[in-house]
Amino acid sequence: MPKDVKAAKTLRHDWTRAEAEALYAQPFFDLLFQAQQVHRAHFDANRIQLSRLLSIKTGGCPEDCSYCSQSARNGSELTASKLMEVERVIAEARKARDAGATRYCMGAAWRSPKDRDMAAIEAMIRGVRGLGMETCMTLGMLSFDQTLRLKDAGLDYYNHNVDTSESYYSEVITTRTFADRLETLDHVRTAGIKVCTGGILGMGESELDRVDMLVTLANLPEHPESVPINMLIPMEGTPLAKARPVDPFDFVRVIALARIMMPESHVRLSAGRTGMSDEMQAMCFLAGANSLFMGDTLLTAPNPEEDKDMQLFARLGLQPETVETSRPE
Ligand code: SAM
Ligand code: DTB
Ligand code: SF4
Repeated sequence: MPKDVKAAKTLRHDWTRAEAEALYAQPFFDLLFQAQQVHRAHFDANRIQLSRLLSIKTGGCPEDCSYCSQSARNGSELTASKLMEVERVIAEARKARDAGATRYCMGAAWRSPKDRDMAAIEAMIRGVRGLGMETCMTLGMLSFDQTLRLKDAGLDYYNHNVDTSESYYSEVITTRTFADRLETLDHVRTAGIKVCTGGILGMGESELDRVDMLVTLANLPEHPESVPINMLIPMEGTPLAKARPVDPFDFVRVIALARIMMPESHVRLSAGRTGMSDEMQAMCFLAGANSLFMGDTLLTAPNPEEDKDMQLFARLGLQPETVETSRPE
């Protein structure tokens, strides 16, 4: 095995900011080449993991995340809903499975789940798992006890984004801290649930903030299995509605850096694909992104239509990943 490929096989948790910055600042094509080498040493570069999102409880959230349409403190016109019924969630998941999704991600606009909601959440996890899909939930902060209940119900992944660097965090959210986020991630890891955590680009943060965010993720005791990189969708009524768009090449650089620093993680090209050309998305795949959300809606914002994605995959020769499942129904 060539030396550089062998080196790429070692997982590291001691990245310094200077090292990460130096990788990030390389000429664009050197960075992309390195990312592609690392990618190929760990993954089939022609496969992509497909997840589907569902908002099981929309809007009315007490947190003040300045990017989010679901915060009650932001001026978006979204009406708050109650927690969806378990049967409806399972019916939606079945449709997603039949359209090729292998993981079903359920999101709630909560600061943290109320104990009275836990039984319904557990029933959703059991029901979706019963369809032979992987399950993911994103419900806000968790106590350790709640985390154990989710694990017992069979939850595969928990999504909880750090969103940005530690030093920029309070510019975006004031109702909780970066340390709160890390605490929930620690509960999730300790309980034996797979970790999905990443962030958003385009909230006015610097390039160094983006690098710092990846250093935090890569230096967790274990790398997150899944790293969503979202391009901010500027939502009307939110403080970030008029934020300056990210340079697409800078976005690709962040994907490449995530791939190099966390070689075995799935890096997800998450929110913001409706604003990206096919060529831009292909460049993100080349940089090592190997997962995305399929289906026409994310939580509240639009996403490319399934047909459009399927056409793109066909043109690129990309095949959806499959999971080992026993499909009972
Ligand atoms: N309330 C839970 C929480 O905050 O953890 C779960 C749902 S929350 C909407 C999940 C993630 O979606 C956020 O952490 C953020 O990274 C992402 N997100 C929300 N609004 C977004 C937007 N307008 N553009 C891009 N990403 C967004
Ligand atoms: C993640 O990183 N992105 C997803 C998921 N995790 C929960 C959410 C994107 C939300 C985009 C804005 C919306 O739909 O409201
Ligand atoms: Fe609430 Fe999550 Fe939106 Fe923040 S990102 S306002 S916690 S739904």
